[in-house]
Amino acid sequence: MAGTVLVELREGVLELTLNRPEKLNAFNEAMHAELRAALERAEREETVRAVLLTGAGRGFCAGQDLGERVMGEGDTSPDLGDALERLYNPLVRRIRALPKPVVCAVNGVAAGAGANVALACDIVLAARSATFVQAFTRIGLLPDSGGTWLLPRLVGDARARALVLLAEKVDAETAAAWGLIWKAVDDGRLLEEARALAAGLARGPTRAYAAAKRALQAAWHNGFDAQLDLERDLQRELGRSEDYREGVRAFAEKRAPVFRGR
Ligand code: LHQ
Repeated sequence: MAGTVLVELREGVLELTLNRPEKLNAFNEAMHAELRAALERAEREETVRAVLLTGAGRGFCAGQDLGERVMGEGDTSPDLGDALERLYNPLVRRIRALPKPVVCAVNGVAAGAGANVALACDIVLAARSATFVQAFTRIGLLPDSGGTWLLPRLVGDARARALVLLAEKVDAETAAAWGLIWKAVDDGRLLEEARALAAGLARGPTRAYAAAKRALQAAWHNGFDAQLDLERDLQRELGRSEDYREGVRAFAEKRAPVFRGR
């Protein structure tokens, strides 16, 4: 049986394809487990130097599979907090904390937690026909998987509030114009562009990317002085890396650097 997440290592990029196309790649427990295992592998294996996340079929991800025991048994209310604690929160934490770049290629609709998992990635490309929808309030919920934290930071409070309260679809061009994502690309070129971008990152200075991700994440809660201190500490470490030495040497020799991620 094909997995709910297809995993392929190519050119240093661990390509993860959400694979429940008949459900627009909605999350069930199996998909969470397979995605977790793949991200753990990405973190562990030195040959993996970037991750590319995309979806099979016409959708990227429709969020939680609403058919999967999310109403509770019989008359009992479900504990949605438990699903977040066990599945969604660890997933978005893992993506944000992964010490390697995570590129997301949003190939179609990204709804609910599916949208917020995409937005948690480092660089988000979307097919021009793709849409983003904070579908939560349509079913009486609030955005989760980090949505209420990320949205105002990405697009500002006014747009975040409208996205959340109106739960309307936003097309990829608008998402890019608002700064919700990096860019919209022609449908037929999405995977090609995302692969080229991720492969380029996989050839890059992996430790510098990890440090940059860490500093950018910390910047949301640090004051200016604490952030300067953090930059100092991280730069000190990078100054001892092989990639820094190679970068400076290549610059002096007027050639392209060959980074090994060390
Ligand atoms: C689906 C789904 C889906 C199952 C489409 N489940 N089948 C966390 C913690 C615990 C619990 C609660 O939630 C969360 C976080 C969340 O993610 S809550 C938000 C959950 N997601 C949604 O509310 C989105 C529901 N889906 C939609 O609104 C639409 O399907 C979108 C806007 C994504 C796409 O619309 P269309 O392009 O018109 O496609 P469609 O609605 O016809 O869907 C195609 C098929 O996929 C259809 O099945 P069928 O057998 O009729 O062809 C849908 O039932 C199925 N599907 N989303 N989340």
